[in-house]
Amino acid sequence: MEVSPEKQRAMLRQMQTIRRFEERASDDYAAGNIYGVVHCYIGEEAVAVGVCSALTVDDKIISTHRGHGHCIAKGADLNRMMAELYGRETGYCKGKGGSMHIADFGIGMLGANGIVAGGLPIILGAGLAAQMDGRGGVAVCFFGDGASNAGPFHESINIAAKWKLPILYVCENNLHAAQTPASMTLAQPDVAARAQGYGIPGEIVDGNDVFAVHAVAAKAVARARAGDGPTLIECKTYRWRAHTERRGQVDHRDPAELEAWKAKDPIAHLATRMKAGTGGFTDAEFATMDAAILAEIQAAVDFSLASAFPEPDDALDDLFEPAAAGRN
Ligand SMILES: Cc1ncc(C[n+]2csc(CCOP(=O)(O)OP(=O)(O)O)c2C)c(N)n1
Repeated sequence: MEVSPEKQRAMLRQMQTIRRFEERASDDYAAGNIYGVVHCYIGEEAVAVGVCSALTVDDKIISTHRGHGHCIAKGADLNRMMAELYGRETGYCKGKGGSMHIADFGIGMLGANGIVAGGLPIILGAGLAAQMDGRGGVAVCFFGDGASNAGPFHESINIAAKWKLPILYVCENNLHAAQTPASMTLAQPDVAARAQGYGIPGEIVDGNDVFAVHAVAAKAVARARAGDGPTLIECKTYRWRAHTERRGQVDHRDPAELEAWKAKDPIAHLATRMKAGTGGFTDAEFATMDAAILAEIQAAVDFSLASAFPEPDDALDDLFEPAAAGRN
């Protein structure tokens, strides 16, 4: 699939933004400025960007506990994201949700989700709504290899296949669920092979190659928009950091395995391909772009620091729908 030089630049910029945002978030978490838990996506950037670049702003996505990449790829506001991590009232959830609960309905980002496999039932509602709307919208569910062993995976895909819902199931197989290697839990190493059991296409793609992810996602989006139902896409990838940024977190993974995947850095891989291409991309342009991203992230931190913490008295606000008149 041909990706225009302009779109390649946009993809690279988003991937580098995800990386820089999370590098800063993990540093600030270690410094004690960020609260709750932060799960980094670094290493997996090509999946979120490859998929979301095949969507429109009206298409819906639902994320996981590792959601910063999905938010940024769908167009979320960095200030409001960072402020949410900083626990400030200007954050997406007014500082009360933290990293794992960022949502922005205005851009079709239905939410990150701290419950493993929690997005799989929810996506059915988004897919059904899109089908009933009849305007060709699609809904995308991101989840991990660990989530693919949970009941909601099977329940969701079964009904989506039966009802031909316009859904992309995107498994980010980073070979580990927290500390548990996928080799210990997947009876069949390829999650995509399970698609056969539901009579839908199952695609395996190099999750570190943004063009490859984009091509597979675009094909699945076209299928969904045409009314032909869901596709299960398995992106083989790897996370570079420990499962969470929590202090004292021990990483049980094989350091050689991590190094081998770092050599397949999705961002460096894309930049190298762009430099070899016809779009005139250079190291100097990369450096300029990176400096601009770092400035945006510093601005997001400054915005967060200038924002107030939520008032304790407001803790229960926004949790419940206000009672309608005449109802108790
Ligand atoms: C229902 C549920 N069970 C257990 C947990 C604890 N937990 C948090 S992340 C995680 C592993 C998830 O692995 P995977 O789905 O592969 O996603 P990844 O972290 O690899 O991106 C677990 C078990 C949880 N949050 N929710």
